[in-house]
Amino acid sequence: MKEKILEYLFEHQQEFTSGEVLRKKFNVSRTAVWKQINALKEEGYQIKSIPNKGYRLQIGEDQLIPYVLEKSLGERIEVFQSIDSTNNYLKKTAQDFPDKMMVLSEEQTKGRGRMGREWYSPKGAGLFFSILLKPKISMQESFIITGIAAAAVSEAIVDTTELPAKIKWPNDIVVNGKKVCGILTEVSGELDGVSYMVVGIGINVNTPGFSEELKGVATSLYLEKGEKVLRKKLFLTIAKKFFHFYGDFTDGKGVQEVHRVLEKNSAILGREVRIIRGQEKKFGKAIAITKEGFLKVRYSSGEEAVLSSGEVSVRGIEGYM
Ligand code: BT5
Repeated sequence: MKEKILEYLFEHQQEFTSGEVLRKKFNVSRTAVWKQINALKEEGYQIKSIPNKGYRLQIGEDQLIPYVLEKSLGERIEVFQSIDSTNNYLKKTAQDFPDKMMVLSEEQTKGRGRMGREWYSPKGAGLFFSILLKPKISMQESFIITGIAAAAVSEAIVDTTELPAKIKWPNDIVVNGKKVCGILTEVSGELDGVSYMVVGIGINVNTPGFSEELKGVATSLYLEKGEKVLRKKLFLTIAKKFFHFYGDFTDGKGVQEVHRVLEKNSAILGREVRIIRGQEKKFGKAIAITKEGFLKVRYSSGEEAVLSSGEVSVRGIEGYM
């Protein structure tokens, strides 16, 4: 009922809708209507109510509304005003939700990076979301999902902002040498295959600035472009691309398109890179991305190796990138 009222108010945003109209339309009491309106307000919707006139939904230009996003994508979506981490939420509820369920939050109080690192997720300025996936694949095959996400995000940033978004293998998107997006893919499964995966994507969209600590490595689309970027448009573009690539992969059509984007948008292919493995540091050249999404390098010794993300982190020789 709450969703139906929201939908009605959304379709009639230009005018006030009286409680009586809603009561009749949904065949409930005035009190029930009032309760649902209050519940929507608690969820963060701005609903103006004027006695004798009724209710009017006021939507900010860049507000993320589950109903609107769901309608556009055809997948289930939840939006939180605040949460510890969207990845944590989907990991806790994975059994209850379907493949391709998405959750976004306006802020994260404990946003996570890889290996226990933190992800700065301030309110309203970014896109912080996770996608639950339940593909029938082996653990070995699951690696390409991070590649699918990186390809979708980099292409969507280029399409919506025209900024040169590059992929720093395996999970960073950089613009002009600084990080605008990080991806955290978490897999749960056994030897016989994946039971579910959570792909978390954090993007600095309109972030106005960063702490001293992050300034040197982080930037936002706003800072690079000099104007605000609509989060809703960017989110929908990413999600559509992601599900297109994911659909091809799970339908057995392969990942040629993803592979092409991973190589085309790579920030490191053909460059000298430093590979850090535990305490060990090695220099080499990034020479290819494999069909599985792994990185192929040629070390200074001439020896070649195929790397998966768990083992290494790759840095440009000068500074971050
Ligand atoms: C990542 O880790 O880049 C993965 C980030 C994933 C965040 C998303 S948001 C939605 C979902 N829910 C979560 O809780 N997480 C996911 P990693 O490669 O480990 O990079 C982390 C490092 O990036 C930190 O140690 C900082 O140096 C830097 N960093 C932290 N916050 C940043 C930000 N907002 N922008 C750019 N760099 C940042």
